[in-house]
Amino acid sequence: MAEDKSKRGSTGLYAKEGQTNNGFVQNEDILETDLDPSSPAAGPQHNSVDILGSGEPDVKDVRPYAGMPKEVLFQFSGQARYRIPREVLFWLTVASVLVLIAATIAIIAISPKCLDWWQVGPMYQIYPRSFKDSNKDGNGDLKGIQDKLDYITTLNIKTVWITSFYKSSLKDFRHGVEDFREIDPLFGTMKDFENLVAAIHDKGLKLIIDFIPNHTSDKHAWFQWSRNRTGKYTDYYIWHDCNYENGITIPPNNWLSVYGNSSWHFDEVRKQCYFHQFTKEQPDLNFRNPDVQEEIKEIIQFWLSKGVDGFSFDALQFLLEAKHLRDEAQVNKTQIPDTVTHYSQLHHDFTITQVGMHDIIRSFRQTMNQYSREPGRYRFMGTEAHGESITKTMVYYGLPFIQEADFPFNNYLSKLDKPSGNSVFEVITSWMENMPEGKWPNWMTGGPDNVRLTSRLGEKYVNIMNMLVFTLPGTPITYYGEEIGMRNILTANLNETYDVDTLFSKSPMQWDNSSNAGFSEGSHTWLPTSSDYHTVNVDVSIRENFMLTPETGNEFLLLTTHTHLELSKTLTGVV
Ligand SMILES: [Ca+2]
Ligand SMILES: [Ca+2]
Repeated sequence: MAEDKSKRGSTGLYAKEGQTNNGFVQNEDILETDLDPSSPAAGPQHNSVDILGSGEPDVKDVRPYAGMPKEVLFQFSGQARYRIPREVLFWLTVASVLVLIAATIAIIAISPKCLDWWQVGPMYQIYPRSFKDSNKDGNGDLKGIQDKLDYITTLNIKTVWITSFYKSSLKDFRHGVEDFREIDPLFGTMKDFENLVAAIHDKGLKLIIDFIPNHTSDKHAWFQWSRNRTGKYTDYYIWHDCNYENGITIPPNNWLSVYGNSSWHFDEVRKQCYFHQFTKEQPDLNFRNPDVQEEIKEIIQFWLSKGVDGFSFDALQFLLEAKHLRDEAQVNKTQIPDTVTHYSQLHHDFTITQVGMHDIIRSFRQTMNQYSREPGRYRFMGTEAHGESITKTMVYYGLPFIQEADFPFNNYLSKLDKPSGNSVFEVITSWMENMPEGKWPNWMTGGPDNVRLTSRLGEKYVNIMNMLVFTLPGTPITYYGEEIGMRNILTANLNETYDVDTLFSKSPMQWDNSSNAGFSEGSHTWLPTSSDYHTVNVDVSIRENFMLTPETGNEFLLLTTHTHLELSKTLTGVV
């Protein structure tokens, strides 16, 4: 007890210059040399402190306690037995934090990304004039598509892709656009479009639309202003001097249109030739003019503002042509130049995939990105560059640090005309091996310009091919009617002045075995319905419980969609 009291007296209270205090004394007389417990000189009294300020060292042990003056505490804190554990703990904490940060970064880096909406489910391409007629005029329309959204959801489709519906003279049914901001009256009104977008989104679906920026119709207001040299529109198209005598045009060079013959046409109003990659009713826009590029961006913004979830940009390889206008080389050098009229007879080194083209496409992407910032509102960009080599097609995926398309559409399977394992294998491996790392594949079974599956490969391969695209990694894309095995129609007897070669796979959707296959209640349809519609239609498929079972969901497609997702995860490391 006496020793305890003595200890309390030496540490709890002490006096300085005759005064007692509560210990909060600025004590300058601590014997620093006595504080080191490891000091041999300290011996058993190593914690002694002269706390009396008398010059007489107090040799009693002193231990740190709450309320001790900080100077005294500092003396203790410097002791190895306190300092070393403290430093060890400090560095352990720092190391733990660094390890945690590194682990977090590593987990984020190696974790598979979540799939976006354009990756998680199939796309369903609709040719709107042939899907469903809502007003008995024999032409499919936007309201018709809206009426059939339940069917589309039953198929477990996630994205509806509607091909061109812009105001058009319909020379080739989708390319001659007269106004990129108007719905062609054949398909309905802008209000119909807005209702369709809302209905699509209500059902949890997404909508992508076609856009072909390369050219307009010659009835477009821009062209009318351009041929009259009106203000900024003067250079909206590609004009060049040319000779025109007695109804014969001598073009500036030997360039050919995709449909054959010269790609230059003399305009009587402007007295110059304008360039057209396709028909003469489709003059090419001058994409070297910044005003034209700006117009196109504004059109993209217009439709994105309407709620469209993405675009399929078509015919992009034709955007730019060489400025020098040199002749393109003939495939057959010995052929007489005047007889070279077919597109395939020239090497198109100066009229497709010119330097700067991808820069323009990437600027489209940047415009779309402005609308992708809201969560869940990512805007999809697909590109169609049919006829390009696989290497050139892959460039549309962009570069490692420059974003371009989410994917170029892969129509190689929809051109396959031999149902052999080797040819299928070659098509698949060609895409997968050429695709840049980390990109997302896609597979199409058909399209408006392709021979239908049944007519191409035979009826028995339809379901196999449909299942194949669902089991491959990537986004499956199908074309209306392919899910029930519709076939090409014969269009030779059409009495209208259509390009019959473009119509064989665009016959009216076969819904049931009623008149006009349930496509239209009108007295006629714009194209004849396929003669097999009594046995090949959506109704039969549902009743046969093979393709469609509305009560239980579409077992076939649900199964394959599930398989598709699982395989996608496995093969691409994405979940
Ligand atoms: Ca109609
Ligand atoms: Ca062009």
